[in-house]
Amino acid sequence: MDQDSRIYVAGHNGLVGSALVRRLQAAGFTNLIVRSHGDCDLENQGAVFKLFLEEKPEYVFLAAAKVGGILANATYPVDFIRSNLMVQNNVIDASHFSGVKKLLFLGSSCIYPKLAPQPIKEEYLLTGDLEPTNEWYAIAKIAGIKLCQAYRAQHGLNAIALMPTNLYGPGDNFDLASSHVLPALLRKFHEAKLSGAQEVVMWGTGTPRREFLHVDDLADACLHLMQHYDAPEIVNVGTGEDLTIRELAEQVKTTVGFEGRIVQDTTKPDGTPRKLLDVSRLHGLGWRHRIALAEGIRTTYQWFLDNQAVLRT
Ligand code: GFB
Repeated sequence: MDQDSRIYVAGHNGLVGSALVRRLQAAGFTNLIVRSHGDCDLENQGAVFKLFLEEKPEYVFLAAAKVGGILANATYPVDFIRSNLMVQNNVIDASHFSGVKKLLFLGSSCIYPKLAPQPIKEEYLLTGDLEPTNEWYAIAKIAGIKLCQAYRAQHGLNAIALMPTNLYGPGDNFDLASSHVLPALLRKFHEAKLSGAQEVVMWGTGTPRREFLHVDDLADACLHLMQHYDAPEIVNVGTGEDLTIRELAEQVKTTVGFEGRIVQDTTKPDGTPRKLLDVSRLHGLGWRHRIALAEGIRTTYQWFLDNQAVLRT
């Protein structure tokens, strides 16, 4: 990519898209194309093709997606499968028909089988049953990977697909009904500290293990692979380290400075027991994460405190 290449970031208001815009701007890319949902509904094929015809992007980061935590995934299955299929089909099709030079598609670590051997290698895709709480989202993302690979095989589209682990960071969703665990815990401990509550509720048993990657690290990995990776095989993007939800809750509690108890709500699902990514392919491509979890929790909490007015809650 040249500094003045036309680069479209689809989903630039989201957690990942906004991090991508920050990273690309910091690297000196001057010709970024973005559209808010009101200006271009990515579920509308006509609107997407019009955008591509008008703006003629050369590089596309497809970070637009319907995302959410374990409860939102299980509650809104239609939204998670249908919206993601429509958005990714439109953007990938338009990328092909308008002749983009390269497309980067983002999947998720939840595409892998629920009981995949750990750490999860890329080749474990489609070797077993999915985790039921997020199979709708996972099926859409798997279809996106396959569409990228199909366009490459049939039409030579240079499309690559990355599988990020659980993400967090500035711009995250802090709405307790739809968020992921890390922003939910930050908010719950913070509000409990302010109100003087004695306890904070942690969903599930606390025993599932999760891997967390700061979204600024993901954006850096996307830029690196956009510039240095051109192959059909998917690439995991994570830290290669995980911890239990209970351990995460203890870390967030300490960072926030809450002094009460953590109690379990086992009416809420645990989800998959573990999904630690094998990141050897990523390391072999010359990229490693930089932001340690403790530092990332601290800076995300600071961001949460500094941005109360614009929080998604
Ligand atoms: O982050 P999370 O919602 O998604 O939940 P997944 C991770 C774990 O944290 C689960 C527990 O075991 C939850 O029960 N947890 C504890 C909580 N307290 C809370 C809380 O207050 N809020 C939330 N949300 N969880 C998602 C998938 O799975 O991961 C998506 O549903 C996507 O499709 C995403 O792949 C990365 O890690 O279980």
